[in-house]
Amino acid sequence: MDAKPSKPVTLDRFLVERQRLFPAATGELTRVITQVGLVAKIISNHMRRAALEGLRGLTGAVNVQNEQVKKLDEVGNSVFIEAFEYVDIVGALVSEEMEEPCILSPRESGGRGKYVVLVDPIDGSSNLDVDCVVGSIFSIRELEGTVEESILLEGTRQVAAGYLMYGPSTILVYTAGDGPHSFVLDDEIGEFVLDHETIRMPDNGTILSANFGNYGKWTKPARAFADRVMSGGPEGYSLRYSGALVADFHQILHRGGLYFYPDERERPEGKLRLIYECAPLAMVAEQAGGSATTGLRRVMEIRPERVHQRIPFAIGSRREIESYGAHYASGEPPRPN
Ligand code: AFP
Repeated sequence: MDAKPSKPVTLDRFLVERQRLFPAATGELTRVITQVGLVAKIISNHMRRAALEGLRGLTGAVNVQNEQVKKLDEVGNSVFIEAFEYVDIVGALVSEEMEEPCILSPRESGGRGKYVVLVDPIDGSSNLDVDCVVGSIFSIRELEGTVEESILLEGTRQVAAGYLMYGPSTILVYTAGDGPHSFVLDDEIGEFVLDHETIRMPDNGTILSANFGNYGKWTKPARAFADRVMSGGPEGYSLRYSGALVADFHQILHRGGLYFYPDERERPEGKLRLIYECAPLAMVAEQAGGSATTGLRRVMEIRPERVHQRIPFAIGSRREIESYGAHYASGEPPRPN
């Protein structure tokens, strides 16, 4: 059971103490995760003040995903760039909002860029103008060779990953291969403090999260799985779909269950982006004892072909993922129990 700390432990202290467990640690990864904490504080402040500062609505621009850019998408993206542009150990930033990586401290010109940070600055943008929960997703990889060579590698090559959630409280969840751990922002001291250490996802659960409005577009295996779980079996699923993957995943991380955004007949690649949405959350899920699949493949083993590549995606408790995968592997298997 994930441990609740007896006295407030700040993110900074937790990272430094954790670092001592890894003799080879240089403190550089700690520095990068600390900057992610700074990003969370700044974005959550913008979220709270969006209506007051005219930050709702569209910019009028369209991004590389062919989506209309929200003002807070742009703000979120700039906050990530500003947080890392002066941290010379980060060589580049890749973002859902930018066609090309933003080169920050290139080695070619003497930069010490050791890492590349990959982000979905605002996950759940469609929730922004109606003040529903949104998040940010991040992944940290070592810069080995060119930026492109470093990011088009399997999810197993991530050195750390996690997400930020801007809801009733502001939450930061990360894993650096020893987690995941969650922190809540204490506005009184302006610091993240430890909330749950070494979170374990239940092996099965009752949260079911998918956009059932797309049911008719889904391919047969996804519809077969949905038919099976919706036919009122012993699992007794509860449908929870917020429009923000981060919020739905956070619930499943603690309560168990399954989120899926499957392949559709007209969109076999699905909607969600591999390297800055799916792979980071897959790392968090696996660290917590859960799993993530396309239906046919373990997400962490997929080698990306393009920066903004999409994949069919399912993430959650081990038992639910096994059942979901079995519908893809061979049609109608027994229920998860
Ligand atoms: P946006 O960030 O573009 O709103 O997309 C959010 C998301 O990637 C994921 O967070 C949601 O679960 C999913 O897409 C919502 O997609 P639908 O609106 O098609 O259900």
